[in-house]
Amino acid sequence: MADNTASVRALRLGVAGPVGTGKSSLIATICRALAGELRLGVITNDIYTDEDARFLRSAGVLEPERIRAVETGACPHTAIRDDITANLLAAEDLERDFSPLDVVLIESGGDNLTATFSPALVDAQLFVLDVAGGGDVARKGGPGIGRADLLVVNKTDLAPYVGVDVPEMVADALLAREGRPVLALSRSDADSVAELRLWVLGMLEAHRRGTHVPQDPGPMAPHFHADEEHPDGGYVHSHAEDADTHPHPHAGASHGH
Ligand SMILES: Nc1nc2c(ncn2[C@@H]2O[C@H](COP(=O)(O)OP(=O)(O)OP(=O)(O)O)[C@@H](O)[C@H]2O)c(=O)[nH]1
Ligand SMILES: [Mg+2]
Repeated sequence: MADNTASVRALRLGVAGPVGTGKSSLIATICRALAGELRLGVITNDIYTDEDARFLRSAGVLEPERIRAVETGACPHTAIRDDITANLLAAEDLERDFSPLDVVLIESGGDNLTATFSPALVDAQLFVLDVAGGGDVARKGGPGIGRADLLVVNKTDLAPYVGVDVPEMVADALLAREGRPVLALSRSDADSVAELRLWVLGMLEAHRRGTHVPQDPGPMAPHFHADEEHPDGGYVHSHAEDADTHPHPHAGASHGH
């Protein structure tokens, strides 16, 4: 097949998962492993801050200008799932400013277990769990755990301290995912970082060849949003496919999960 690396836009790779499981650190690890051979850009999503972008800039793994923050200002998963405009604009800006880019990594806002990216925003997505969240969490399933392109079980170096059996957690995850790939990762385990690097390169190759079809892991489960102005102190909403059926609160409302 002809080399069409110049004609295919950058691979957009989403990184989602619960708060603190190591999404930003994983992006820093990917940048460290691949910045020498690929042209990379990063977009972070936070509700009210640009903390993740600042962390990644200070990690010194990419030129600071290649790392952009989207402040979602509301439900953080809306910005990666329903109204993806801000993220699409940020990706297009990065791709134009540093043309050509090979990969744009997009970190979702830290969340509960339910966030997934729209396939209209990313070509492929990783879902990140960590061993500190408990060995059972992979069994609990959910769209990201079940159907993201890669599930990462992160911080395996901590497993002895939190009493988690990593092979068992990986086996549970493989079952929940019907064989889709699972990677046990620690940033301090070079072999696991090498596997992550190969997975990204493989996905980039498939994207360029047109053999990878972006998958929708499915809408997130209904979840609770705290809202001081709501008579019940909040409301449950879902991200069903029909945008008319799930009104979103005005910007500025407080949120909790
Ligand atoms: N032991 C260990 N700690 C890790 C590893 N990866 C990340 N951490 C630590 O886990 C904590 C959270 O990491 P982040 O990368 O900020 O996690 P995050 O998912 O981006 O967090 P939010 O964006 O706030 O949701 C930090 O203290 C990291 O240093 C790892 O492989 N091993
Ligand atoms: Mg982060």
